Amino acid sequence: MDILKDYLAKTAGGELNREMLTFVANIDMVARQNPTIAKTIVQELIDQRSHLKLIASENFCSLPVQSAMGNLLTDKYAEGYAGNRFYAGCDNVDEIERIASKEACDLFGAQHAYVQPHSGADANLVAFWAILRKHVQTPALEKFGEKNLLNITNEQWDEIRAEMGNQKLLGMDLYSGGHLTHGYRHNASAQMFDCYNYHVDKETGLLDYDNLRQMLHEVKPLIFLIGFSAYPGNIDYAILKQYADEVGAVMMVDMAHFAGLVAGGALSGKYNPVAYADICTTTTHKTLRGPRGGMVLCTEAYAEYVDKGCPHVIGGPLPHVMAAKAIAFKEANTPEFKTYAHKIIENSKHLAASLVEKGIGVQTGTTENHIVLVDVAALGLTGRQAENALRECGLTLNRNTLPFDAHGPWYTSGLRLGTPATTTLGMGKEEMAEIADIIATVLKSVKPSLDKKGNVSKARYTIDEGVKAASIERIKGILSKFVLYPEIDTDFFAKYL
Ligand code: DSN
Repeated sequence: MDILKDYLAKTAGGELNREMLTFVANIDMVARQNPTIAKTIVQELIDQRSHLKLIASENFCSLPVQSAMGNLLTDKYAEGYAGNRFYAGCDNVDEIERIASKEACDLFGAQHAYVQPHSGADANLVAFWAILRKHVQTPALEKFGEKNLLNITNEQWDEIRAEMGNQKLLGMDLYSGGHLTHGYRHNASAQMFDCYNYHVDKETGLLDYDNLRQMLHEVKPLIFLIGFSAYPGNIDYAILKQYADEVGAVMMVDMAHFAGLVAGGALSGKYNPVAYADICTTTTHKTLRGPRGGMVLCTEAYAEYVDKGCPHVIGGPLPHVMAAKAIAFKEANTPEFKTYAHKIIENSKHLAASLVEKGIGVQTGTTENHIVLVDVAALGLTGRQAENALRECGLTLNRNTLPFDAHGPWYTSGLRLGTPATTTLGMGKEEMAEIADIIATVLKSVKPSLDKKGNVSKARYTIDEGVKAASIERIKGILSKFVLYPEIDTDFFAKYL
């Protein structure tokens, strides 16, 4: 088996397809070492190509982003930050980190960017510790007349630790669309802080600003954390910053989900958190369409604390991923990306409206961002049943809790749909209507089964086989017009798989 040689022989004399050649060369190299791993890479492309991706937190990054990620840069340790490393030989990584940070600042209009976090959860930890150090540890050290933690006594250290561990964080409840890292009890954030949660309004499914203001005044948190992974509304950061200032809270926004919408100007003015927050955190792989990773943006006042992500929380940065971030930020700073960001919202609004038209319950009846929350409990299903049934029919999406969900986070009452990936593929209004029709048809044909004890199961179900077969064909039809990475011919690999 010589994949590269076979490809070169097959294409000799033809037009050069650089993307395919690069992909083949990479797969060839991996296959020589471990054919099974090579197979899974090709198979993942085939899978992602043959299922419609509606996972709101996923996307398809560009091939240049992928190439920047897959190389020798991974071999370099570069703890510290650009120009201040704990290792020798970091000149190139310094350059990469400086470029990525500058691209990020240019893109978001941020005062400072820290591009090292490996994920959104890491970025949140970096931000938490930066805030704690600036507002608790540094003043405590000053009180002891010291600058260096290593010079204080054990008793003084205990005092600082106790104070650091007793700070209040006010974040959005997981069931209302908040994230695990915003103070959910099963996450370290809930152990680091004295956590309080705000909820969406039961009637509207949206944030109640008066209630938020009241909670801020009652709790007086050190950190007022805004941001979500399942919320279909807009958030007015201008007014929330005023409320945060009234109680002296640090306003932190986790914009992991919607950073691409901010970058592309689809969320602007009062809806742009970077213009108001003290610190914003994000992932780089969702709507932003970059490599899997995280980032912190902040005002100058927090820069020196944020830059100490290592040693506080993370170890060595991933230079290859920082390189890919630099590529992605530049891609996002283009008119094409602006169009893309606006189109994501347009598509999700069409998707929501088409679902409602088909009699499927959508939280708030619409959406203002890339997320559509579907209520499947109204159809007698759990999110788990709906998620699995739709996957069988060719759609990949995830179940999600709805506000005040009676089924809990494992089974859930809802589905979370998102349009970043389908929009990247070029889909529009027509496809959204078709997708909504497929989803509605499938969901209406799914029935819960009985479990072994004769109770209605929350996991098992039956599906109409005719509906299933027809849906698979319809999804195939859509995807045949919007091919993922069309430069890459997966058929070529058939004989090696
Ligand atoms: N897992 C991400 C999401 O799907 O929203 C957030 O961590």
